[in-house]
Amino acid sequence: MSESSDTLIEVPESVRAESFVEVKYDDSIPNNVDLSSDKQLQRALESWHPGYLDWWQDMGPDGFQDAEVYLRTAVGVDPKGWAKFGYVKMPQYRWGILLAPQVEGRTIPCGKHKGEPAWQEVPGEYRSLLKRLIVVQGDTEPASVEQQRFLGKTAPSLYDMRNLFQVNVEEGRHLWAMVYLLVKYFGRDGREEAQALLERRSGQQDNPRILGAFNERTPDWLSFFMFTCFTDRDGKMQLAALAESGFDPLSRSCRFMLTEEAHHLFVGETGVGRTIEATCAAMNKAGITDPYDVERIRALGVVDLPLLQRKANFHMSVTRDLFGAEISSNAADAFNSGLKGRFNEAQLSGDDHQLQDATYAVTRVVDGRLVDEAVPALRAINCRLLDDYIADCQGGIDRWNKVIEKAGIDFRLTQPHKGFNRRIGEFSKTRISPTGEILSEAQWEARKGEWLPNERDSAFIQSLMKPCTEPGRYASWIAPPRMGINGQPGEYEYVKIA
Ligand code: BYC
Repeated sequence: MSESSDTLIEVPESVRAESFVEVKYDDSIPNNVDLSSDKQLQRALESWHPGYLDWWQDMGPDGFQDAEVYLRTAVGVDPKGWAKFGYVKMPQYRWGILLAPQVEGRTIPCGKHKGEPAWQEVPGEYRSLLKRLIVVQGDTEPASVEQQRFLGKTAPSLYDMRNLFQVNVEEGRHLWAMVYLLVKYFGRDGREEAQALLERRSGQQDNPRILGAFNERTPDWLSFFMFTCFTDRDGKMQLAALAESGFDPLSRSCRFMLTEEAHHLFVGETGVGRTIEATCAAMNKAGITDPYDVERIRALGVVDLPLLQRKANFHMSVTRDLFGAEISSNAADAFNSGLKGRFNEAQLSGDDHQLQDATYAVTRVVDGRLVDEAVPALRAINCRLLDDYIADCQGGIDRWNKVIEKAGIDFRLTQPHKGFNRRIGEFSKTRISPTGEILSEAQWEARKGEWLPNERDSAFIQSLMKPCTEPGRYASWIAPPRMGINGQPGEYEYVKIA
């Protein structure tokens, strides 16, 4: 699979960039927003820049700031030819501000202002809700870089190391995208929020990142691949919903971010897929047919499939919490005001995009049972996005199962029940098994090690995390990719370690 396999990630038609807009690289901050014509904004961003670089040095990839990395950099916003590739030291990456082109005559696609011209300035009555959405989106970007900062040291190949760093620099750019909006449109408190984005820290007790999953650790490469597959997919869904925003600058920012996001999902999905491939090949070579013959499989230096299922269970459930409570008045307000749509909003047919009288089926816990209840659709916006997300995840899981099936091994990876291991929303006070049974606390405690990574799993994964930095070589637990990045050969030196 080449990097062009990014296209296996569907980006909704309505949010794709349409035409090429040249990025100005002569400015100190690359941009396609004619930054030099707004001196005050330019100065504000230039004064934020050194703090960003300090943050990158402190919290970005540990130990690789001087390495030459074969990275792509955005040079335009045409989906067909938007990036160029070349060796870059990460602190010298040209982080910039890129908006997808303005769509002439665009209107607000949903809520009570549906059909009115999209806002080019912040609508005063929704200022604080809009700012909150931008801050939450912005906060996740540096958080993920912080979570992944030690992984370079245990990369299973130079190819994977390069992909990690590519994801990291682009998350940095996504932070820039949100900071641009805060600084340009929200005056002094926007600048303060931009500063606070550099100050919160993933996992830090007294100043943590805003959302739960972004304070979890990403301690190993399997976690990284699961994170980029499942948590970046939340990014895709949320960005797609924000790309439908009636606030046009947010919509245009998110539309371009989605172009970059596709590669992150590709890294995750193929990373897990290659792990499965290595496991199946090693099992077949050793004549092991039982996927639960764990000790023998682990002795081959590969990851057993039941452990991959537990890892996936953890990442899926923690990521589902990122959609917020299934029934949420915040989400109703965001939709009703036209600030955030549903997935693919402008393309959805079959309702009025206002949802005043519509209902949506939400699974709830009622008297100790799981019941589907018709809830006012406006209040169930988060639930609907979560359901769309779960459906979107299934494509990747099906592709993994094809690898297992092709190898002739009797095992299937599945998605756990929506209520499994949740801390936010309808199921947060109920213990639910992956197959959807309601459990007592004692039953949960007795069995959770079967469903979520346990201490032995973590110790085993850590034992596999040995760096493999010879060009063209891969750690035992992961198969090489089918094709290199940008058509480069497998043995290409993707990172020149200083
Ligand atoms: N952890 O009504 P509720 C990405 C808070 S990922 C902690 O349930 P609402 C990426 C919530 O903030 C995508 N707190 O939910 C991926 C609220 O607090 P306030 C990121 C949580 O507001 C990989 C209160 O609980 N983008 O891009 O409808 C790498 C009640 O909230 C959590 C976005 O999320 C949680 N899990 O929805 C890099 C889009 N959940 O405000 C990047 C923007 C809820 O009352 N954000 N709370 O103090 C949003 O649309 C919404 O803020 C949320 C929450 C969907 C997150």
